[in-house]
Amino acid sequence: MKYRAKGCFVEISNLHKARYGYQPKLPGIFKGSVADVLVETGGGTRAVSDHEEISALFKHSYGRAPVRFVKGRNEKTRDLLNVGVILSGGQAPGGHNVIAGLFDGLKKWNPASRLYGFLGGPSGLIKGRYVEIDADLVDRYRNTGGFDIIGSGRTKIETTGQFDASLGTAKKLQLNALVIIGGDDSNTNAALLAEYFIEKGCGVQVIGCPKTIDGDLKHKYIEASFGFDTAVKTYSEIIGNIARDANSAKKYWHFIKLMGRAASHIALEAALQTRPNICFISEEIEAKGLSLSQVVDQICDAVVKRAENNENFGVILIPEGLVEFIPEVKNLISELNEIMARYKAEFEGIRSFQAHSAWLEKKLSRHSLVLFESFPEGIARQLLLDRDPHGNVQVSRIETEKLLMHLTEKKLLSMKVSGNYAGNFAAIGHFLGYEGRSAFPSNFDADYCYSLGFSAFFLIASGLTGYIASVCNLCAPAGEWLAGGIPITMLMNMEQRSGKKKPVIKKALVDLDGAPFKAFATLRDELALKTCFKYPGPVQYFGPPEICDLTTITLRLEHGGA
Ligand code: FBP
Repeated sequence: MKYRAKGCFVEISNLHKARYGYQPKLPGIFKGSVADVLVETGGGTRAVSDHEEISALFKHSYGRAPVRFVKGRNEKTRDLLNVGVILSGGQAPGGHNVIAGLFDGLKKWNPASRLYGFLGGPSGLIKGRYVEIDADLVDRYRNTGGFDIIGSGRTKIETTGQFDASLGTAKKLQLNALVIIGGDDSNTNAALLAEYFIEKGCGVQVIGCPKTIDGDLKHKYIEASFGFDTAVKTYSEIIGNIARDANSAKKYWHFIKLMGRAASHIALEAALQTRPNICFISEEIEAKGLSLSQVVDQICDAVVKRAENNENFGVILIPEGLVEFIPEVKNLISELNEIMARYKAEFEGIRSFQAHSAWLEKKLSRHSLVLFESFPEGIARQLLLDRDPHGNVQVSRIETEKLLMHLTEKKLLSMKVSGNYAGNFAAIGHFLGYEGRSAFPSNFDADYCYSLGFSAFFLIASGLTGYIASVCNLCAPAGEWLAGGIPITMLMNMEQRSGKKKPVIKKALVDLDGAPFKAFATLRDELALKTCFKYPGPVQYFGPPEICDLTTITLRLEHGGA
């Protein structure tokens, strides 16, 4: 089977073809006619914290109530709707199904409704670059991974010019609503745009959808961000394979860095799935105030003890955000962020790494300078790479696994010299990130995303703005899922970004009192010494539900399951 894309024919695989035939499962409320869905409203809401600052910044959209869809006759005339959609930030499996759900909902409402996809993320809206998404286009992307239907991007909408240009595009296309599919930063964009459009009285509604493989856009009403399920299962398959290889050859320690810019949800879930010897949880490192050398000590301890049993191999999972949670490195990074934002032009004018280092001597605090100079040059260079448009350091580009390999090797060498270690240490580094972000969505993500697309449509049809789609009760069969939406401001607090205090969605980090972390904590002493690897195998798309429809262990434990 072939389809035409950008002037060439693309041959598709048998699985790809088979996935077109998959019919995503929907919550019961969405199964009948679109005229049989009403919205039920709860009580007023508050921001996570900084209530006064957030309410002052979102004068028109702050404090609204959560909503839930319930059965009932909707007497509204089903006028045609023009809706725009943006895929924003990092790819996450299932994004195409959000668009498919939104498209199908819109067409069921009124077949003359139109869906426009903005190209390359929020910049497509600003620059007025779009395609109309018709049945032919959407059908080619159902149940497939990636964001290639319209592309994605990380542009932050923040200047008056960008807001005005967005409004210009919305007016030109006579949009009734805009759906932004993204993570915390992108949904912050959605809340800001919603407020701006209300202020301008243009009537364009803005709805967000919770996406991110990182799993840190989480709340009572947002039980999971989409893409986490598929991505972490994809990584777990690879980790299981590496672990089995390690247990066969018995000669390498594998240091595996896993995506997850801040929160360690991915590493924690992968640890529960595969049982490595060590898995660092950044949130715990920060809570205990562990230094870089204490982290390395933990690794050396396991290496030495396993060597005493002749097990000169193992697997270590490292969340990519770890460096930002080790107090002294966090301090260094925040000083660098501050300096790079404040002296932007000067910093960008310096051409070589050596000149940057010399320049930083006068700007960094003594402690941070000593630490910066102690890093291997490659790592120090990576710490100076561009921040993303939201002011975040790009941790996916910092080779933390190599840093830990280097420091472990150094320490073990000195232990060998002093007679405290007699094993053989050979380490191999891996980074699992992009491999999982565009995988074919698991059945869970395919169903969840399609349901989120439907919820986004019903939020629009209910006349709401500044809301994020919510689908809950996710451990039950899809027919029992509960759909609705919550105001985005309910997820917000004020944070320091690019040198300024800004309203942003608060990231949901790993809860050290939560069931998933506790489940891991009870296992880890044994895992460090013994070889207890589990091999989860690949995501299964066709077969019995207990293999194909299983949620993540994290979600099950958070819902009181085992
Ligand atoms: P989102 O928060 O936009 O979903 O992206 C998350 C993520 O996949 C992180 O895990 C990773 O650090 C980052 O994106 C990588 O960004 P980029 O794709 O720009 O390299």
